[in-house]
Amino acid sequence: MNKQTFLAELKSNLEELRKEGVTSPHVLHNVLSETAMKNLSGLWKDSKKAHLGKRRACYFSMEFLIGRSIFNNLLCLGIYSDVEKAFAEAGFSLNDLEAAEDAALGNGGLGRLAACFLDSAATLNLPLDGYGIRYKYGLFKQKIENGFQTEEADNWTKYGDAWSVRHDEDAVEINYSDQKVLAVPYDIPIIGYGAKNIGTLRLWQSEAFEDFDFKLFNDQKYLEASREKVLAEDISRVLYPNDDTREGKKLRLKQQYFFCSASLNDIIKKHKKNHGDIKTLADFVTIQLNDTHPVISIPEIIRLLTQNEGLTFDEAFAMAKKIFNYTNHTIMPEALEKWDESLIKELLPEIYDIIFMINEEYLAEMYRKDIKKESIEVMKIIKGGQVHMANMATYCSSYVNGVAQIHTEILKANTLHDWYTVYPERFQNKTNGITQRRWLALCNRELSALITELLGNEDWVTNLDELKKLTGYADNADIINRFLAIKKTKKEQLAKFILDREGIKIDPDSIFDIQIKRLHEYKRQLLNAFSILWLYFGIKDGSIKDLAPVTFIFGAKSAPGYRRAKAIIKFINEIAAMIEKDDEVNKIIKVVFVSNYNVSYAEKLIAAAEVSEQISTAGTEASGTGNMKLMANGAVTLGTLDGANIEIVEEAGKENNYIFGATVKELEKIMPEYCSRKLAADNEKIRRVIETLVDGTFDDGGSGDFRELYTSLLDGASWHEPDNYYLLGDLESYVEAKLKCNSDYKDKAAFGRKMWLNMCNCGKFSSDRTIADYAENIWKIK
Ligand code: 26W
Repeated sequence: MNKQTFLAELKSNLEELRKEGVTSPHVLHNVLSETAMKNLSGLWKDSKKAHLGKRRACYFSMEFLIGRSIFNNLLCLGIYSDVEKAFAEAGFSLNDLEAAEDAALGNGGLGRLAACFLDSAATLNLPLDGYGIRYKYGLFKQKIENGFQTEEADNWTKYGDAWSVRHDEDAVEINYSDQKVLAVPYDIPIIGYGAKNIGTLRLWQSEAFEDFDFKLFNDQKYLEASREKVLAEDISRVLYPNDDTREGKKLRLKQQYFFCSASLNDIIKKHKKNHGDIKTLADFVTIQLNDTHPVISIPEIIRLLTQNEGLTFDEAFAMAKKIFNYTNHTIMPEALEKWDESLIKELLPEIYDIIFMINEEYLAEMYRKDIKKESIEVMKIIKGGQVHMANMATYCSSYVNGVAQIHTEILKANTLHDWYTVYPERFQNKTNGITQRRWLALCNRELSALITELLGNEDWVTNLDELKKLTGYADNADIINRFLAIKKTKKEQLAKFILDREGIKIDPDSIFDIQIKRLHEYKRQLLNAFSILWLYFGIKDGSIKDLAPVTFIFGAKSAPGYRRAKAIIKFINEIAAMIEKDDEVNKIIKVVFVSNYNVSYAEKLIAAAEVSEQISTAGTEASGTGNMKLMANGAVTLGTLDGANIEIVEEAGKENNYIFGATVKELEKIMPEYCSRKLAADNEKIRRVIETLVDGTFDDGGSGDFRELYTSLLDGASWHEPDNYYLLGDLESYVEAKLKCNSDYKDKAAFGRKMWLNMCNCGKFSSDRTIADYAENIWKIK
């Protein structure tokens, strides 16, 4: 892209708008984006051609949590400051473009990881392209009303979608037993840093073949006339807002098949055009399955290769096994996808037949290998009237990976143990990462400037290990003071934002202790809430003195139908209100639950954080990626030895973080005997905090939800043991770690040193490292 041409064009466009008196940030956003799109189209075309000309990888994902594109794209194009200046000169402010909507086409970690991966591959100049769904509505917008979460539709393209290009020429017909729709692709450019390569995210939108039935309309059957259109568009209408619970819904299966079939048709068509022979497909294409959601691709590619390309089943099946790889993102049993046989048979009869054949192949192979009967049963693809997607994925993939060391070990030892015994060579670990472009360079430009100044160049933006070279400054008072001053600036910016957005005033001189992630029992926001109550009662009864003022900030969305998660949001807000009213405590502790936590909010929270709460029960969080973003911005981790936390403290030192709680190994011993009731009976402080759920301290609006939480901790429920996430067991050691952290904070230099060393040692957690590893050891792309 020619910077001069672009800037000249932009300036003249802005001048035009100025003359017309335009002030709408959406108009400004669209004009800037369109000007950029026009100027990068040449490079994009070249990159697309280059990707198709060689072996390439395709990332299949139901979710891409992109967030806001504009600022990141300006950064990667190397025109951020120039555009900022051009805006100012024309009398506009670039910051106003924060009004642009986030593309929230994902729920949480899995979707955001997909977005970080595309960014890294583009920057590393690797041929990787994403395939997914262009949901009309992304993840719901959250409001907090009277302390409760409410949801609203997220119409993210309301003001247009300047970063997408529709490609009608590549539309694909998708067939279900009861319906036929058109999949129309919209391409989003993924701009590599320095703009030498542009990857493509291709998102499919579902449309009717014919918009409108004129015959019915003429017969005055108006609603009927639009029926087909509505039903077709339903398929890509909305992202399922469930994170970690599966929903056996027909529409979700339709969505999965929709984008898998469209993407595979597209890939085969492009392959034939560029390389002629279908038999070389596996030499040129490798596909990464992001969890089990796109696993229906496996029978679908076999169907396409046998029905349309004349391959035998054996040939097609062998090809599929070469092409696909599977990443597992969770060991929560309720998240492992299974589909009712009857549903697949009804909706996709041909696909069902192929799955049946795969299952037969599997059985024959296991008998040949003399695998024992119980194992064969465990790994079966079809059993108990259901199709087990993780089993199909593992059986039909070249490689299977977990997303952090401990997670991969758990897969091998438990979740996929039988598979590991049969195919040990298939298993790899790929510890997650995050892109430092968005999560440091962009969200913390002040800290970035300091880093670049000290290193003398900005190589770290594409090689995060460079930060290690700054370790020596840990004992340099001047540098640590500048670092802390930047943190203070980011805290002030966040405080202002929270005041504007939530109407809540927070003190930038207090500790910013932040827990941001989806709301889930295993992530234990409730444990954090209990610890705050523990501090509160400690201050009241005089047993806790001299606490450094601290602001606890939560950001989280709950699945709309997840009763306990919603109750926890209300509980946190009740605690916030109680403390706010208490003049003895409200100078020391403040609790804020921010509304509508999303990627753009995360960028602000992460840059301002000092304490990163990563407190999942050991063995439950596959990796976590927020933990990495917070580390890169200098927050210390207050966490358990779970997921990537383990690798974080390996890199940054246990002494620079606050680790507490039972380990996976310890829990294996503890849990079978664990009695939360006895613990509560024996420990007065634990009892004191959990009793607030039922003793009338707080109001759950008469729903009984707080009592239900209480019961889940002490009595369990039909589907789980009491306190199955060990909140009460870890509570005391958690509070101890929190208090230690609080008291350490008072020594500004010593605490600043810990924070600095976390930042210096975050290099491993760049998604550039992760992607280089996938490219070399799984995809074999260059
Ligand atoms: C079928 C419903 C459903 C939807 C989403 C089931 C499971 C999911 C995801 C697998 C949940 C998820 O986002 N997992 C997260 O993936 C991140 C990226 O690897 C990890 O860092 C998180 O630890 C993991 O919870």
